[in-house]
Amino acid sequence: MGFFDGLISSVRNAANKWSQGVSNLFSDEPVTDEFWEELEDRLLRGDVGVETVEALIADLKRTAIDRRIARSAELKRAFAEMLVGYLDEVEGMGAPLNLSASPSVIMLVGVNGSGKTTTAGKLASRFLRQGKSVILAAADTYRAAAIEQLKAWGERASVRVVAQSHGSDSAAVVFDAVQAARASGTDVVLVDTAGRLHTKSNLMDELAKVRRVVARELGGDPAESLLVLDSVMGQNGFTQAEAFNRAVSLTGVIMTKFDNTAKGGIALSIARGLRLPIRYIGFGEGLDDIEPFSPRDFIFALLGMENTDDDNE
Ligand SMILES: Nc1nc2c(ncn2[C@@H]2O[C@H](COP(=O)(O)OP(=O)(O)OP(=O)(O)O)[C@@H](O)[C@H]2O)c(=O)[nH]1
Ligand SMILES: [Mg+2]
Repeated sequence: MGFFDGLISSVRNAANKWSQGVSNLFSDEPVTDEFWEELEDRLLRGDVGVETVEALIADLKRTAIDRRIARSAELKRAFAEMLVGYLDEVEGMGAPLNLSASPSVIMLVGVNGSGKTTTAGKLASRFLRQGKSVILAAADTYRAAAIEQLKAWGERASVRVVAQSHGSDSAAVVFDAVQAARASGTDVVLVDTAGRLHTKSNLMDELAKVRRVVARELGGDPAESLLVLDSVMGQNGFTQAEAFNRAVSLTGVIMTKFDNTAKGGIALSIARGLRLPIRYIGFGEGLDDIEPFSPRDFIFALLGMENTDDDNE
């Protein structure tokens, strides 16, 4: 269970749309040129990304020849295993967040509305349940209602929020939060940063500055710099990830809004294209709507397949 309790219906929801696109293509029909063309087309529409699609098709064709596969249905499990393999190849894929430092500072970054504040609340609640003490740092001093929004999440999760006034320097807020964590022996500082367009270099520079201030104060890098990525973004998510990675050296990605997307393929594109590990997946607006990312469970759910060894789907 675990990964699936709340998530399965969300991934399956995305899977249904994917299924119509990709999964249903595997049938009792022979493997023809048309099958390959159609698979390529549907994967591209599912936001898997051109290079990944090309590699996938080439790998799968080889498997079809090696195993003398006649019907495309016989390729489906190999296809699923290949996708899992592509994700597992990336170091840290699905790994728990690094909470070894004290305090462990976790920066959440991303474009406007991707789900950073919500994710901060969800993670705070999770860490608390794992017996960790947590401080939320209201580093979004830019948007008027942002501080109140984080405070509401703090209340919901029963976690302290360190904030200054609207318009103050966000690096100073993080500095404060780290000091407060040290003074109180708090394990984790979750930093909710302001949403910003990845194409605005001044805003990206500001984010890099926040990170530098944290690093100077800690005497080393923050424990994690995570991109909070709206899965609905599809391929645009890839461009965002690239830009944020340049600015703050990401240690991973949290995919949100999986309950709303038909674009599960973006996970593959990010993994293979950027070698960035996906760490968590969010699938709703509630406190508990987040789970650690599991490549195998994710792919099998996405393809609407049972994740068991004796399954011959
Ligand atoms: N359905 C769904 N909605 C989500 C999820 N995560 C966040 N949201 C919603 O998305 C909207 C934006 O979420 P926020 O957490 O405020 O996003 P943000 O990145 O902090 O936004 P800015 O601070 O403005 O950049 C809110 O309405 C959230 O309830 C999710 O996993 N699923
Ligand atoms: Mg926010």
